[in-house]
Amino acid sequence: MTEHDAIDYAKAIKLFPEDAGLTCKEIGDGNLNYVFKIVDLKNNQSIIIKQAGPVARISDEFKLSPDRNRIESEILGLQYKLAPGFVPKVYNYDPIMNCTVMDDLSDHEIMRKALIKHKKFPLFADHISTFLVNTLLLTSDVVVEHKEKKELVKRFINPELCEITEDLVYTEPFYDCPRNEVFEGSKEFVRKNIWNDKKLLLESAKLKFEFMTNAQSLLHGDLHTGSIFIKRDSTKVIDPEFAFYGPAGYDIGNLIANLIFAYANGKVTIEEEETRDDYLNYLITTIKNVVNLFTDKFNKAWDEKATERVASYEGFKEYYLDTILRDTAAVTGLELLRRVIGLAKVKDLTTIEDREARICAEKICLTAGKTFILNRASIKTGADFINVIQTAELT
Ligand code: SR1
Ligand code: MG
Repeated sequence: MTEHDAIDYAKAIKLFPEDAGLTCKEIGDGNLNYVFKIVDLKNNQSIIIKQAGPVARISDEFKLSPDRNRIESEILGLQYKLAPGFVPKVYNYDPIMNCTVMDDLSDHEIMRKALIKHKKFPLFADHISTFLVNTLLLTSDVVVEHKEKKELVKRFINPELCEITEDLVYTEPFYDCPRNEVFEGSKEFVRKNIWNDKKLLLESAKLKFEFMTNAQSLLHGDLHTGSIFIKRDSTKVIDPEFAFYGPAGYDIGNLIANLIFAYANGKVTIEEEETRDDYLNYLITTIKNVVNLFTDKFNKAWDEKATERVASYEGFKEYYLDTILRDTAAVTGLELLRRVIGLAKVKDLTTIEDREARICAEKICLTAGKTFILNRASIKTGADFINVIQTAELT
């Protein structure tokens, strides 16, 4: 749709009064879709219409079924029930136009943009850990009746978007793929420490197969800080079009890696020492709290909500949570590597203007990323995660 079409569409679905004074602006800045903000100038009421086209916005090399818009609208509906208050409300899904109408969250900011401005959100770890536990544990076989869960697996099968992740996260960053975009100052480091490390390649292969075969929980599938709208007292998760049944640690690891990008940015761009220390401490505390609060809330929710008989066997909960934390560490590492090496970048790194500062930030991410993957079996607590970051800073 053009902006003009989007106004006609908003009138046709009758979400505004007949005499509304509608305006529209296309505000999407993601890699895949078009996002129209419609405002009624008479009363400032607004909505968002998100439309999926047959190719990715970033490049028509990616041919994608617009069915991703159905997946997004359905999972938003499900998450709205599982994690109330943490996702926008959906008003309409249209399978012909491949668009979803939802709440406008313009009173919030995209978290990545806010973090690049070095803003702090003290409630975030509490909010997001609830979202993670509710959406991941409550969609798993631990809680959902198994035939019902298999229906969900079917409903959220998402082969094309999973293929993007399989390629961009699990495959291309591990060799000199023509589609990669490595910053020239980091290329030698990548060649020596990533592409030439056979042990790391083997671990990446194991993890790729785990991603493709472990239908554990209904994931958001792309939970980076660009998929989160935030303000001081509110966190809203958007953009779940990569949703599918996969390893629960994928969402948690994705999120933690993106907090580490913010950390690397703050470390090399904030000049004043006290301001820098304060901001980095905030991020360290947030990362630590995300892991520890996830663990606490997961244990509590398991005790209250598990329906599967064997879930109560002694030691099983601990074993299960251990595998999620191991996968979390691994995905933290994979996301750290792929955003430095691969095609899809993060502004936390690309907006660092000073060459040496960017190389320094990228090296922290690459060094930590590798450690998270190789040592994933022993990274379990918030303190373990922080230890990897702080050790990477020193090398
Ligand atoms: C072609 S899509 C590139 C990236 O953008 C999305 O947000 C996902 O992170 C994907 O890997
Ligand atoms: Mg997205």
